[in-house]
Amino acid sequence: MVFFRSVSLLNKLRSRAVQQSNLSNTVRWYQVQTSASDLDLRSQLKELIPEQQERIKKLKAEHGKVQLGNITVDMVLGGMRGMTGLLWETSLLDPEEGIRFRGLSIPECQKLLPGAKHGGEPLPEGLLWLLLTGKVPTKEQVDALSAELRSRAAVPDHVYKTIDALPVKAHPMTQFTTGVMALQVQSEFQKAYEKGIHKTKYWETTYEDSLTLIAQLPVVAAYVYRRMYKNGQSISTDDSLDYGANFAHMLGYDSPSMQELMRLYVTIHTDHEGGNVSAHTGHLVASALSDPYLSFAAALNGLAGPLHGLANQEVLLWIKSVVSECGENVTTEQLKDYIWKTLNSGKVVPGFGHGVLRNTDPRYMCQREFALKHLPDDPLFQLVSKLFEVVPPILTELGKVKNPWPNVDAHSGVLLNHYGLTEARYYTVLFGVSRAMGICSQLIWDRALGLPLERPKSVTMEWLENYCKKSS
Ligand code: NMX
Ligand code: MLT
Repeated sequence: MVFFRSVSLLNKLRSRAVQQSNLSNTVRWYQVQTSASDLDLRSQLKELIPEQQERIKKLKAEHGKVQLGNITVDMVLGGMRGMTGLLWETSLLDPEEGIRFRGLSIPECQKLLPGAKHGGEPLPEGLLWLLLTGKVPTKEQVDALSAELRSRAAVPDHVYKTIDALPVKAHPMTQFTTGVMALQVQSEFQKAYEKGIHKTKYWETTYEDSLTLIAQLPVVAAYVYRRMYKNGQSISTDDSLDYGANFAHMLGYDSPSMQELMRLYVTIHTDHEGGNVSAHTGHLVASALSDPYLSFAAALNGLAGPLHGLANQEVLLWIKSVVSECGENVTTEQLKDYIWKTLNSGKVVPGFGHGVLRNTDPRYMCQREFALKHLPDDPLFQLVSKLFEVVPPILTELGKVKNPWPNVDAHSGVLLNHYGLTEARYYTVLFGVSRAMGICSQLIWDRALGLPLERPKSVTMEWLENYCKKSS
């Protein structure tokens, strides 16, 4: 017993808190792992779980009755906007500043997380480590996780056959989600549950399923892409490459710039706190003890909606429709007319607005910086820059749009298009591959913390009318 306590103490000492100044002009604390001796993510988690279990127990016992706000009729009728109702450990969204992954902003992640080269974009595996543990990993730990993901990447043959049963022109998200459902037959959680595993062990097989799912998603996604757009000529994984570069490689893109783009792309799309449609759906479905494959497939179906992840497809198609109607050198006046035409025909301007953000999305800004560095003269990037100036005043003029600024989807398509990945209908699949890291990380913690079945109360309009009459 004494021995185990000392081991745990030593491990704690190995990860130290570091004060980093001059990050976004703030001073904040973050945890780094200073020793490379423990390269195993699962054992890191095993060590962290008991203290987090204690923490949630204490929070419940000491503050369970503290009120977090009032629920108004507007909130019930307005898609629960502004209603705090979910626990989500891996990231937190500030309406003005944007997302922080375990406390770190995107520029901070770009500085602190290991890259493939010095000063390069972060490796998504590093962000996965951060999401799961709350600690910035060493390069050795990231490399070990890359290797572990590669070792789990072999997709069973029946998955390809299942996808092949769909028409080749079926939407890529339909093919991708079908592939994820076919992967589900591997679920270790489901097998363990059928055998009657104790609930304290749920997180372990959830971890196994999650890592395997994350490892296999790029392979399934690339298969769908090559099936649809490259005559079915799929490309095998390259075991010398990291997660993002390997994904780009399997899609058929090997340039160093595209590898960097894919690392950045996968990193920034992973997580956006818990209330967005895909994360919330995954969390809800998982709360019924559905395994990670089932939960993530459900999340993908939410991501496939045009107000959520499908917006990245819609943006590039919309930009291309501007170009086909007005040409690449569209004037500001022509652009304004086109935007009004879109709005007057009862459609949204894709890529602008947000349910929580009230400022330009930092995920948009880091993609803009990438474009300024790598493709400043790209005509579609220049059009995106023009939209950044022209759209917000028009949306503001509408008088009802709460956030006129661009979101993540306003930018991603032109970057991919620049490197030859021009098939806009495919773009949401890329978003989906990344989002698995956020959803699965939280799902492992859901199991570790023993979070319960999610089941909010609903009411009818009649109930609301009567309630309001009584309280007025
Ligand atoms: N273009 C036109 N109208 C808009 C836009 C926009 N970009 N954004 C909001 N509105 C409208 C919205 O449709 C609503 O109109 P109505 O009252 O007639 O129904 C009104 O403004 C108020 O909506 P908000 O409260 O500002 O936004 P809400 O939280 O309801 O919705 C979005 C957020 C993201 C769904 C909305 O801004 C939108 O439809 N944007 C375009 C689609 C998009 O880019 N989605 C991607 C979001 C990011 N992601 O990856 O998920
Ligand atoms: C996301 O990344 O999930 C989107 O920005 C939508 C959201 O946060 O509601």
